[in-house]
Amino acid sequence: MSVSKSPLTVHVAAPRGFCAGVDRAIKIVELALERYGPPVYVRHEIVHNRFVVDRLRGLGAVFVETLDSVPDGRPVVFSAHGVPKAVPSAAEARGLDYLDATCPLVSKVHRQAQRMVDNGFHIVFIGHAGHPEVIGTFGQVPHGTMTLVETEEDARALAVANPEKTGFLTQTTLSVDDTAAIIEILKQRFPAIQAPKSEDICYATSNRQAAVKSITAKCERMLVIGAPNSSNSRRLAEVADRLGVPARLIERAGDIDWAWLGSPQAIGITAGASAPEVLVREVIDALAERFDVTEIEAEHEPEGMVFKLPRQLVA
Ligand code: 0CG
Ligand code: SF4
Repeated sequence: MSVSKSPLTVHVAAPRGFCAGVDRAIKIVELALERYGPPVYVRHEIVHNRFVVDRLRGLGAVFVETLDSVPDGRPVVFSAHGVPKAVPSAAEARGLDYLDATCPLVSKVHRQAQRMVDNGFHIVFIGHAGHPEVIGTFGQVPHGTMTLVETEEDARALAVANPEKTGFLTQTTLSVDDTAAIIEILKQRFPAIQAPKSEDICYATSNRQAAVKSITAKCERMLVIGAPNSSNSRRLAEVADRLGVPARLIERAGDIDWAWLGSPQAIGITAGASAPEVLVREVIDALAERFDVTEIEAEHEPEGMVFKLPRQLVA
């Protein structure tokens, strides 16, 4: 006897999933494996996604947290989140071949940090303590030239020595709304504060947050596919929650909490910049086993962003 399933409309956010920086970083590891043969060492998860990491591990990549764990004579790739300057220096000192998969949009922030310090500025950096991108960006400038601000309270409490010679920069994967509120406080308190030349929050982060906002009104629940350590993915769940749509960050279909999901008529799905599309399909397939699913994907302009590979790999 077949039981009829209840209808469920699934609004699939667009754009979602892989960004140009993630595509490039994964490609760098794949090409390094072809060029050097396994094992190729990767310092930190190339992007914050277990499935991406496991697949590359299967091809011969070895993931480590510090350069000390890379044996002499083997190549090492630096993750998309960027590294402190001391890391490539140490690799050079050891004569290691290294490939830098730092996203060009993170490198852009690194260059701005360097320029601000060269011009005698102190930098207020808006970001999340302990995130590898924050560690990497702090590691571009001398100790004491950059101060971390995580919250509006931090911004209100901040003391700066010379407001005329202070600038701010941000992590690339922050909440667009929270960051705007923090910047507003900084500008009110320090009207002369120097802003970045262009927005530091990257196109992928802001487009994915906007895409979630555009579907929340139609959704009773939101599933965000991404890893718990992925800053941009966590921000997507936050965006939905704040608009009153209960959201869960899940790594894959097996993580769906069916009791929490309940029997909605419409839900939304999105994926962070490091989450492969195959996992979106897996989640929709799992939903289709229990519901009569109609999928709707909003029209959107393709992002059309592609970053060049490092010269060593295209030569
Ligand atoms: O969003 P974060 O910075 O945590 O990184 P993730 O690897 O999830 O995504 C893109 C990159 C780098
Ligand atoms: Fe680059 Fe943004 Fe992707 Fe991070 S999320 S890798 S900064 S494009």
